[in-house]
Amino acid sequence: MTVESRRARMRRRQALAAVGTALAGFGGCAAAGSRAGGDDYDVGMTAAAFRPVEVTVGAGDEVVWRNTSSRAHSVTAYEDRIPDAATYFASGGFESETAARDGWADGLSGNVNSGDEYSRRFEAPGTYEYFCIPHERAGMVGRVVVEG
Ligand SMILES: [Cu+2]
Repeated sequence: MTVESRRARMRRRQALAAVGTALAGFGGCAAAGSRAGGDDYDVGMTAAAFRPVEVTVGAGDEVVWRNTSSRAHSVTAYEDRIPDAATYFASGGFESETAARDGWADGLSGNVNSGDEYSRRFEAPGTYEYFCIPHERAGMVGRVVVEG
């Protein structure tokens, strides 16, 4: 990882900590503010939201998600809302959105357990939209913007 991208992640972590502090007033779920041990991640997960909703990275950067809640979540790309040049991504390693949805329905395959992480390196510039399968209807969606 380059120094520059590490700085970017540091800035994002600081922003995340601020969000976590703000969320603490909303009922104290295990949001991004409470992080025992390592905290080297970019996107946290609250009960039904990715925090922050959007991250911007450089081409070649890795984005790390961590389930900072006690609920089960997935990180699942919308197949038709990623750049044409990009390969599909989803926790569980599925190669299509349909496969990811089916895998979840079949037994929570692709689940990122509480405290666990999912990471993915982004190469193709553009906007990537993704969601959490069990909380999609609750609005648990996010966006990764990859700058060229
Ligand atoms: Cu979720």
